[in-house]
Amino acid sequence: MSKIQDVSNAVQSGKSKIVGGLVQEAINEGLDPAEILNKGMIDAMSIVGEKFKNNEIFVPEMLVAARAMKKGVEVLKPHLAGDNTVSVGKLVIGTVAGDLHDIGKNLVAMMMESAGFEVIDLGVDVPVEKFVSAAKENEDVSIVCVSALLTTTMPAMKDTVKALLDSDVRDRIKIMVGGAPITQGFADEIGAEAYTEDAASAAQVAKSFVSSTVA
Ligand code: B1M
Repeated sequence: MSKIQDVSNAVQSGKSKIVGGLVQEAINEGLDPAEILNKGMIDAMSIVGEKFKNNEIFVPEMLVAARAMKKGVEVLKPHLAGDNTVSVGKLVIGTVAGDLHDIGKNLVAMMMESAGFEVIDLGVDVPVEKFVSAAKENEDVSIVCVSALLTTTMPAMKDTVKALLDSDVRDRIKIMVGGAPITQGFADEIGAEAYTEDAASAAQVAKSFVSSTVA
């Protein structure tokens, strides 16, 4: 547990240079990679978020914590990845317009790749039209994943989902949404096929979509 605490402390204080090494040490000690991710890094970001909300830290500190987490995830990635040698399908993912948060979206992309999906990552601050054109231009895309981390960008998620629902790719795609402020109720309201709370369950749901298509 103490090595995980070390990872958490390093992420919280934005120590990018040492996070990777600490994660590697935790792996060498035989700790569960999912626990290193959840307890060492995701929980650390929640603490960072709380401190920001309480005005104990500010945007630059959030940014360095995010950078540190990314370094840790890089080391963890091969240990979380499954057998992705066979493609089970192709999907598009992005964070909605106006929103620059990408750690959660990157984790979803990583879990999707681990589950065997080919991932077209549109990045952050993705305009509505870009989601639609990516789905149109890639005829084998069967899932579009939309992430939002701010309450102020939830309307952009609604617009994105609406544009996808109104487009001529609608019949061949499933729309998945997620991100801290998103709820099942909001997903239902905007017409998304699936909401999941975390990256691992997003990959499970995506797999269920492609296996139900094949069946
Ligand atoms: Co910002 N930020 N931020 N931030 N930030 C939050 C989100 C906030 C909750 C902090 C707080 O006040 N407590 C708050 C939002 C409040 C709200 O909207 N109600 C906030 C704010 C206010 C802001 C700014 C407005 C601050 C400012 O400028 N005054 C600004 C906005 C910039 C913009 O986007 N336009 C801003 C900026 C930033 C940074 C750039 C500094 C940095 C992001 C860097 C980056 O991503 N590259 C940052 C960070 C780091 C955070 C916190 C601290 C951490 C976010 C994170 O990476 N969490 C965050 C506080 C918090 O989350 N508690 C906060 C870890 C990550 C793994 O979790 O992304 O939730 P998350 O992903 C989860 C699930 O949500 C889910 O899976 C992941 C776990 O497995 N998931 C999906 C995500 N997408 C999914 C998609 C799916 C399914 C599941 O299917 C498609």
